[in-house]
Amino acid sequence: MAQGRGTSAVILFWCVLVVVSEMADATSYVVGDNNGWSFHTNNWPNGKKFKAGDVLVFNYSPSQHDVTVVDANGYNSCNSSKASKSFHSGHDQITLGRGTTYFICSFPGHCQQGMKIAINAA
Ligand SMILES: *[C@@H]1O[C@H](CO)[C@@H](O)[C@H](O)[C@H]1NC(C)=O
Ligand SMILES: [Cu+2]
Repeated sequence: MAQGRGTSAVILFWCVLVVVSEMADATSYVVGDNNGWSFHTNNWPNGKKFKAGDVLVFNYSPSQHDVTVVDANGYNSCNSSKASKSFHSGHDQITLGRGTTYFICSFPGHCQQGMKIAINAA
């Protein structure tokens, strides 16, 4: 009986440890670094290695910009009409799923001025 409880405690300990270490493993990125989410951010992802679970933080003024999730076509043509999600808080924290996620600003002309990023998460 006492032995059973001990085993449960050990299993629980390992579960907690696994969850905590997975959380610690996720990286948080401020998009555009000190410039925030703004024009000409399209090259910001270059050289970074993202993974599923990482968090992107978009800082911007909600009266001037937004964060809109689109597909590859929407990204390439800067067309937000088929957006799957849109964020407006000015401080959006978005957890990446596996694969490529395309973010653009849907304000007229902003995406064309490089307010767009394609993030590939392993
Ligand atoms: C954006 O995409 C939609 C649907 O895919 C299309 O109807 C619309 O004409 C496009 N807008 C522009 C400006 O290309
Ligand atoms: Cu914008």
